[in-house]
Amino acid sequence: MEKNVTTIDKAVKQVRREIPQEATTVFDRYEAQLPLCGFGELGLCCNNCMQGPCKIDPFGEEPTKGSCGATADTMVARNFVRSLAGGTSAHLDHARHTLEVLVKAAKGQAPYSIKDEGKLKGLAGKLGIDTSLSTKELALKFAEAAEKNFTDLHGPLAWLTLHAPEKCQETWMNLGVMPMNGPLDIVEAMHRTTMGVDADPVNLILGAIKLGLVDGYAGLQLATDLQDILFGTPQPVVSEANLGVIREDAINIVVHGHVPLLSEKIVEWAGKLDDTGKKAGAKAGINVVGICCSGNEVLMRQGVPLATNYLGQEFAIATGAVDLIAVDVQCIMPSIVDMAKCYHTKVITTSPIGKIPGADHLEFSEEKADDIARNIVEKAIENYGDRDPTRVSIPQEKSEMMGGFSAEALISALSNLDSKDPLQPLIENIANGNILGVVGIVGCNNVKVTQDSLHTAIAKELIENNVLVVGTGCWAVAAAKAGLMAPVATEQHAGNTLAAVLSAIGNAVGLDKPLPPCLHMGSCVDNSRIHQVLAALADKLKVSISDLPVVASAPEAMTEKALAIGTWAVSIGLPVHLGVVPPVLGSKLVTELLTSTAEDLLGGKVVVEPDPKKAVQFMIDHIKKKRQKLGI
Ligand code: MSK
Repeated sequence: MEKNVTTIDKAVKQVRREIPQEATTVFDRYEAQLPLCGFGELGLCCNNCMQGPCKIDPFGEEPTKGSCGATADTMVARNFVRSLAGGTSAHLDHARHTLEVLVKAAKGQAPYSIKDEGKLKGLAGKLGIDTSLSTKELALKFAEAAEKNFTDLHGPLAWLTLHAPEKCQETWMNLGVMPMNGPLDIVEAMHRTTMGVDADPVNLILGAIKLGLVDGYAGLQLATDLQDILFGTPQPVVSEANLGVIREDAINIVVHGHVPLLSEKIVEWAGKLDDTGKKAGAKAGINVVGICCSGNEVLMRQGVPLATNYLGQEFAIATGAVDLIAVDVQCIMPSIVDMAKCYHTKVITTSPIGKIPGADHLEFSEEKADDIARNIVEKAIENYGDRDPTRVSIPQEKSEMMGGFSAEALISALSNLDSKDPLQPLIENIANGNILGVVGIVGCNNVKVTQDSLHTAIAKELIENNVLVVGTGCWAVAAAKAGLMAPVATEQHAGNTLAAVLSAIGNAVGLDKPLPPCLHMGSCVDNSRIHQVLAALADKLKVSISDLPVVASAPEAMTEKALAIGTWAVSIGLPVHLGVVPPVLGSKLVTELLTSTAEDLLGGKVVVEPDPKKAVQFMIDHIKKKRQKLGI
């Protein structure tokens, strides 16, 4: 029986029909939650001390204040800051862990190497470090400089001064929102939002902007830089996406989460033990596939296929053919353990801060990364023997795709058109209107939105209108599943002039087909790559990022991390479209600050529009307005 429509993904729909009675999915559990708490949805519930939870009547009736006197504006702003502190801490911890691994790799204490010496040298040079040092010495000096993001008591934040456009830095300085160091700024945010401290909604929202900057530079940008140095900067790769990448004739291992330190090793060991897998009876050996951003990371660097995005995770297990799922941190539903119990699937948690009752725990440590990865792959091989072939039902759906479009890869592709000035062809094609503008679509699935529906509708309409679409995260997985990251999608969906540019680049790099109209730029932390391209364009044109014909969109945003990334994007001057209403509507003042005043202060603002047609209209209008201002 067809259950209520909750996804446009045919593979998820098919698996959902076959799920055993005893299992629930995210869609069922969401329905059981309805109606949601109205106070919470509006941001009008305060739990910051034990006198509550206090709540405020959204219609202006009593109670209009919490017991301590906090108003709706204070509550909403405080809750917003706390959400951002959560999201920012996730990205910061991701970067911190990766930094620790770089140090241990350089000291020979962990089995990792430095794969992109060029990137290490380039960044070290910008930091004023002597680049004639040996690679290991250079890595240690570089790590010392990066550590300042976590330790400097006076700021400004090290990676912000390294990567942010100067004009932005001036604006932030004038607003008094320059961060000092990541952990300290998060401590400050938690302190100011604790009972009886900051009650001024404007001051609180300025605090949120500070956190957005920490997130963008000390979280996302630093994590990307370190991962590229350790694992290599992505270059275009060909792969496939959707549940059809799970193979009946292979031992299937899913990597899921965000930090690629272990998943990179799992991919390596799956290759080394492939023959053992074949000997165990799996004709096609070992097949590693990815979910969420651990998936995006190993796709970008190694071409590992993408199984699904956030809302599809339980359904991957319900194909009955996943022998093991190894998870690290973030966006992992605890319910995967319940779903796994209905099948033979082994769930392995690997982070000391990311355990799930009922899962096996194999704690990752960088020193023992090889042993742990090997152990995980061996467990998958062993567990393959317990698979019940009669319960296997893998949808056929999968789409060809290209990924790996780092800023460096894009610039290298463009250098085939102009080796001296690679950005120039891009600028010319924007100026002559072949490319109307650029939209970065990012972010999650959200069970409140039919899975992937906004992601794909918005992307399709934009490319039809000659807007180049780039993006990351679960949007990227959605676009890949929908076939929008295959070269053939350029012929099928892109407007004529955009298609001509993508074909010219494709030919220039010897692909003999166009680049796809939607470019996969990586995981959530790789939103830094989009910033890198925009900052370079703004710098070359001597304008601010806010002057460019560019929009950001998170149509199905869900996590606190998405709010932090969105706030960063607003802070660098981008309009940020959200297809889901964030919990701020309980305060007219906070809503106005985010959707209007922010534009005067920073150049960017939040635009909430759940209707994809209207959202695209807003984006195109904004792009045209910016083009006009630039005189193009
Ligand atoms: S995984 S943060 S649901 S994009 Fe990065 Fe997807 Fe959002 Fe997690």
